[in-house]
Amino acid sequence: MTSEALSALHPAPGDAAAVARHPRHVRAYGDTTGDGMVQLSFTLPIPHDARAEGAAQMFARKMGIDPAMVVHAKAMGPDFTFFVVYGRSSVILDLAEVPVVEREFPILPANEINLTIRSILNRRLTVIGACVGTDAHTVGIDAILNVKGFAGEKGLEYYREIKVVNLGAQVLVPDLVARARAENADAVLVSQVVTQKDAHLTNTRELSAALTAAFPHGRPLLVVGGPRFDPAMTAELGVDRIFSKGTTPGEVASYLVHALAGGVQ
Ligand code: B12
Repeated sequence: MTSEALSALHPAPGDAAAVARHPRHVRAYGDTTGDGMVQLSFTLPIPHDARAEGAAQMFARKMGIDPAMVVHAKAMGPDFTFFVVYGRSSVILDLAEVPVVEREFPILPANEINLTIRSILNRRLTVIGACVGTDAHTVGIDAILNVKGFAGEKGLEYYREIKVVNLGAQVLVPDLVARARAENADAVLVSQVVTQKDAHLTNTRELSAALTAAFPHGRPLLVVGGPRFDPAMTAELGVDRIFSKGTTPGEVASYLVHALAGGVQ
């Protein structure tokens, strides 16, 4: 947690305005501060009738929502019903207990990134990107790699000292590994957007194992990204860094030089 965030959680004693602005313990906000009101949506595998609405209410109550009001119910075909429930959650969060993965490197300007790569490698840094498995969602990896970039930042192709090989969608793990070897890649960047049946986790583990086996003297840096990854899962998935939603190309380029300079063991 940054020192700014910490001091927001622990305002100076007597600073009543700051305490009111940044309370340490919070409840959900619906109509009025601290009322605990939440809205959630879910689908149950039952036809839409009066019993289904009762079941949805009971389901929400068992999740700790009380009172629970079914404010919307709609049949999704003959055998399923979609619900929206509005109600009160008694959960109180202590913000001091929230785990946060802090960025462990500074964001550098493009010229500094180029200079660092040149001075450490004395050649261009080769990056291979792909969406692996059946995943065809290329917008995220393109946002990071393509020169047009994302959120006003240019992608890695813009950096003079980075060579980008973008393999696109639905790349098989063996093909990606073979290309990483052929290109003598410094970093492999993989996007996984589909999370059905934990496909993103399975594919990432498979890639990590295959890359490690193919590079017995040390594999390239392995970076994965996608909106539903948990950045805290690096060790579990056998990767060096995980980027989640809202990542910008500058963050990724800065991470790559940080790792290159020895920031990743
Ligand atoms: C566009 C889209 C599509 C397009 C994709 C076109 C393309 N060329 O990419 C098309 C129409 C093809 C499509 C198809 C499908 N889609 Co779709 N799609 C979307 C949608 C609407 C937007 C995704 C997107 O482009 N986001 C914008 C980018 C910029 O964001 P991002 O991917 O998160 O990337 C950022 C970060 O995550 C990060 N990042 C991402 N990757 C990487 C990689 C690295 C290395 C790094 C560092 C960072 C990084 O950086 C990026 C910039 O910040 C989402 C819903 C949504 N609103 O998110 C559904 C969604 C992803 N799709 C979904 C589904 C289910 C499908 C289909 C299965 C539908 C179907 N039944 O056919 C198919 C699957 C196709 C396949 N084989 O993969 C689901 C996935 C659900 C799940 N739990 O897995 C979603 C969430 C919709 C939903 N709510 O149900 N889809």
